[in-house]
Parts: sequence; structure tokens; C-alpha cells
Amino acid sequence: MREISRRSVLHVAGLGSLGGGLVAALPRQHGAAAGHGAAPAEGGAGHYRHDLGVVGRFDKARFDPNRFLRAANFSDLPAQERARYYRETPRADGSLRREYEIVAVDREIEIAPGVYFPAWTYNGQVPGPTIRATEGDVVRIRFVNEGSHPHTMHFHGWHPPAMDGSHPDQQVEPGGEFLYEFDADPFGLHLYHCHALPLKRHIHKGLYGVFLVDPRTPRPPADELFMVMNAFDTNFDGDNEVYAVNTAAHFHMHEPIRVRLGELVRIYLVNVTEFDLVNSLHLHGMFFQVYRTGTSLATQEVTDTLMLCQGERAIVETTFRYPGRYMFHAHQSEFAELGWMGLIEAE
Ligand SMILES: [Cu+2]
Repeated sequence: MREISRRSVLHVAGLGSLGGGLVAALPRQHGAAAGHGAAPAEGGAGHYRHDLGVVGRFDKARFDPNRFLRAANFSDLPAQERARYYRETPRADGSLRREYEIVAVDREIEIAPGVYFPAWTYNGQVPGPTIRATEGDVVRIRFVNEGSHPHTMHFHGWHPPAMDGSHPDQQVEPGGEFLYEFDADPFGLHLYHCHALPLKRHIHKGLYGVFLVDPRTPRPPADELFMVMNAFDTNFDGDNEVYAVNTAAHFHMHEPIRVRLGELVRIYLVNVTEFDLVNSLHLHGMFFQVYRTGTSLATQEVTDTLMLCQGERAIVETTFRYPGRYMFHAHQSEFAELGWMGLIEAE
């Protein structure tokens, strides 16, 4: 049990002691600075001092949600380092062979400022690296398991059963490796995740990522954002205590996502929340177009709240009309208060 260190057990215990969770801890720490009205005379608890968001700041040297938001195929790494994990080679028909190096490793990750979770990761990060190809490309992934448990990579998309990473004889034991190879097909917004048993535990521990296949004729240019709705069961009781997009609870409450007024914004939204059957995205002050699973270029829906089941995903497009800060969050209010909430700033 290499991943459960004494330190991480303490962290988990610490979060449990917050009781109601992140928000419940706020009034005590923010004191009189917070609040939306006069505090009661006794200056005690109650809802008078509520504030949104977590106390403290993340260590972005460990994981930077701003980088994850706009990175694909290790584009956030310097060229030389990137070449260790990603290579592309032109093929005769004009498509590409895209080769990846993915390593499963146990790692403690920060899910709220100062709150750590003993995760199982792809390449040390949760979500794992975003894999992006174009319809008709060949994807080849050398998967190495340096973790303490058997793991796999199971991709959504067309592929032979031998490449599915789900059957008992397809488990990659610690110290082992496997070469996955398949066509990028169909175009759409997909995901990959570990398919070892017990499945919900292997996924929830952090082994998942975005697999995006672009259509041959690209979608219109846009400011593109990857948002993975995830959550963490910090006391392992089969229920989540911390919710987020891209792991870091309430991160974008303090560092709003910056977008340009009048420019098309495209959100690749993937739901990998375990234990809760559905999750959702609600954007304030606007409506957006929805492309379910991203497998069509025609929108199916114009809404301001989109609900996704476990493993479901959708492409969301909108354009910001007015300058200022727009809140976004799960419309399950409990998730929003426990970390799944942020701000987009249009300027
Ligand atoms: Cu696994």
C-alpha cells in the first residue's frame, strides 16, 4: 500500500474533521471579512458570514489547472520534454501516427488548498494528459504501469477487442507495460480510463483523461477549454467529499478563466464523477449550444444547464456578450459548495 502514507492518512483525517466540508470551514477562517449582511450580535455561526470558495491557495508547481485547461498532447511542456511523451509522424494518406508515453504512478495530489488525496495517476496528474487526434489518425500508446496495483487504459471509440484494456487477461501488472494501437474514430469527445477491478475505485482514484477526436474538417476556430467534472471520496466511504472541474476545488473562483468578449468559446466537458449518478454544468448570464458526445457538427440543444451521466460528455459553445465575471458551477448546489464552482471573466 505504497500510496497510503502516514502523511496522506493524516490529510484525509484532517478533511473529515472539517465536518460539513470546505464551506463549513470558511466562517471561522475568514472572520468578519466575509459575509453578505450584518452578523448577528453574538457574532456566531449561521449563514450571515457565508462566503464562496476555499481558504488558501493551491501549489501550482504540483498541478496548474490553468495549464490543464488549454493543453492537449503535452502542448504545455517545453519542446524537448514534450518529445519524451509525444511524437507525431505523417503517414502516406496525409493523416498522422500519434505516439504517446503514459505511465501509471501513485501520487499524492492536492484537491483543495492543503488537502491531499492519495491518487493513482496517469503521468502524475489528475485528470491524465489530454489526448487529441484527428479522425483517421493512428493512436499508439506505450502504457507503463509503475503503480502499486494492476491498471489498464480503456479508450472509448472504435477499436478491436484486443485493444480494449478491460478483460482479465488485459490487466497490466505493476512493472508491466502494454502497447495500445487503434484508429481515431469516430470524431467526437471521448474519454479514457482504467478498467481494472473494482472499477469505480480505480476510476475514482484518478485514472481518467480526455480523448478528443477532431473531425477531418475542423470545427470553427475558438478559445478551447477542457473541463473534466470530477470528485474525491477522501474518507473512502463510497461518497464524495470534494467536487471540482479539473481536480482543484474552487480554483477558478480565485483565478477566473479569461476569455475574450465576442470570441467563440468551446468547452470540452467530460463527466467522470463516481458515486453520484449525474453531474451538470450551469453557466450564468447566457445560453449555450450543446453537441452531445461531440459526434455531430449540428447542435441538438440550446440551454444554460447541461446534465451528464457518469462517463457522458458534451461540447458546449458560447460567445460572451457582456464584459465581466460569469459564475459557472454544477446545478447540484451541494457539489457547487463543495468545490465545483468557478468564474469566467470576459474582457
Ligand atoms: Cu486501475
